[in-house]
Amino acid sequence: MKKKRITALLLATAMAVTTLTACGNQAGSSNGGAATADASGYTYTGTAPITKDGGASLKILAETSNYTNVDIANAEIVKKVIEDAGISVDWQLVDYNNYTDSVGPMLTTGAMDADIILLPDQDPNQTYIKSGLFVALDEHFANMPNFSKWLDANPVIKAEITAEDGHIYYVPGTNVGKDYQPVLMYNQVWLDKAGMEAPTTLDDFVTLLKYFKENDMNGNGDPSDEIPMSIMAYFLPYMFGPAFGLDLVSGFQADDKGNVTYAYADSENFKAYLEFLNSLYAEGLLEVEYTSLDRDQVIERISNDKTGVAFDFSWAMSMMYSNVLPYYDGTAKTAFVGAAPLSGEHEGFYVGRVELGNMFGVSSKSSNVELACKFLDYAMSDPCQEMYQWGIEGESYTVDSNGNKTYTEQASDNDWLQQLGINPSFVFPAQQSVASTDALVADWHAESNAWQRQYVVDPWPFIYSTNEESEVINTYMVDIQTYVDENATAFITGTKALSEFDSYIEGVNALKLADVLKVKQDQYNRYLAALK
Ligand SMILES: [Ca+2]
Repeated sequence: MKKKRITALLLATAMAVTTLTACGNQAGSSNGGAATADASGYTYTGTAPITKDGGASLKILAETSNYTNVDIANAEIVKKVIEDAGISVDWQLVDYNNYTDSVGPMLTTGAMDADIILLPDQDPNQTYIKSGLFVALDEHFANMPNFSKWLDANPVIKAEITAEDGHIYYVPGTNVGKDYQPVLMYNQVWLDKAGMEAPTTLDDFVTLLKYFKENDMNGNGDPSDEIPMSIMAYFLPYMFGPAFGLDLVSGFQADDKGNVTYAYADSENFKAYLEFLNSLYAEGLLEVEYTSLDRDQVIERISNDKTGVAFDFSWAMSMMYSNVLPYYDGTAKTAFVGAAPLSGEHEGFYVGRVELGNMFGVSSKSSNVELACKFLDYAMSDPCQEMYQWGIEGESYTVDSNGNKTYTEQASDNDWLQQLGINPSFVFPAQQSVASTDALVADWHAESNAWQRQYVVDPWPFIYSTNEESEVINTYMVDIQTYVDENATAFITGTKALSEFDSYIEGVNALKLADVLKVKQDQYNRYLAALK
C-alpha cells in the first residue's frame, strides 16, 4: 500500500505541467545565427516537421516508463511527436529502475551508440561535459529556436545549466518548482469547532495545538485520543525552519548580499529552532514517535478523525488527506485546507524545489548532430508540451469554446492515461504543468495552491561543480549531514541537552564545514554571475 501511495504522489507531480511559455524576447538570446536549409532543402523554424527527408532517423537512448504496463515507445503521444517531426526513431530503452546504474558506466566507457541520450543523472560535476561526450547546444541554437527562446524566458534555469565553460549542453525536462509544494494544512472542521482561524505565528500555533490536545475534537466522547498534529520528520525543517530564518531544507542559503551560510551551523537561529521543537516534544505536542511516522500512518489517523494538522506535498491535501476524512463533502469547509506558513521572529515561507528534471544531450559522436538538435528542440516546443500534459484532444481532454481544457472521463483511468504516454519524461524533455494538476484536484485545492504560491521561495539552486569542488563536497558533506541530523533528533527529543549546543557547533566545524562553505560560496558567485 505504501509503495502505491508514493507512486500516486509521484505520478501526480509528474502529471503537472505549465505552459511555461516561450514568449520571451529574442534579444539577448545566444542565437548562433539564422536557420539554414538542410540537405533536403528544408528549413526548420521551430514547428513540425523538422525535416522533409523521408528516410531521416535518430537513435535515442532513454528509459522505460516507471509503469511496468506502459510501452512508452509505442504510446500514442510519443508516436505522434515522432510522426509529426517527420522522422523515425530507433529506441534504446533501459529499465527505469536501473537507468543510472546501467547508463552511467556506458557513458564512462563510451559503450553507447545513440544520437540523443537521456543522462543517468544531472551531471552535477560536469563529468560527461568534460569528457567531451556531448555537443555544446548553444552552438546550434540557430536550429533550436524553441529552446533558446525558452531559456531566455527562464533565466534561473539558464544560469543553472550554463556550464563552467559558458556553454549549454543539455535540454532539461522540468518539475513544477513553486506550485503544489510541501505546505501546512489544517482540519477545517476542527478549526471551526475551536473557533479559531489558521494560525500564522508560532505562539498562536502552540495555543491551537494545546486546544486540539485537550479537547474532544472528534466528538467520540474521549478527550484524550486526539493527536494535535501528525508530521513526518522529513517535513519538520520545511514547517518550522523558516520561522527562524532558516532554509534547513536546502541547508545552504545566501543572504541579500550573497553571503552563503549553513543553516544547521547557525549558532543563534538553529539553536532557537531546536529549543522550540524540544518544547513541543516535551509538552506532547510533537509526538514521541515522530521520527518513525510515515504517510500511511498519517492517512490512517486522518481517516479516523484523530489529528488536526498535517504538512506534506500540497497534492496530499485533497487527494490523500481530505478525501479520507469521514465527513469530507468535497468542499473546503470539511477538508484539510492549506494555510500560510508560520512566522516567528522571522517571516515564514515555504521552500520550493529546483525545477530541473531529466536532462537530454546530443552525443558528440552522433553522425547527425543537426537533426538531433532539431528534434530535441521540437520535442520541447509548446505544442509537444501541451500533448505531454493533456494528451490527445478528443481522447484524454476536450476544449470548450473559451479554450479551456478539461480531462475526459476516460482520463480519470490512470492506467489508460499512462498508456497514452502522458508526461513522457522518460523519453522527452517534458515540463510539468500547473494547469493540468489544477484540473485533477478539487477546485478549492487549486485555489489554495494558487494562493499559497506567494509564500514559496526558491531553494538553493542547482550549480555545476568543478572536479576540485566535488571532491571537497564528497569528502566532507556526508559526515556533516549525518552529524547534524543525529544531533537535531537528540536535541529535539532531549537525549542531548541544549546546554551542549556550543560543543555541537564546534563538532560541525571540526568536520571541515569551512572548506565546504568556501566551495558553496564560489559556486553561488558563479551562479549569480550567470544569472546576470
Ligand atoms: Ca476524542
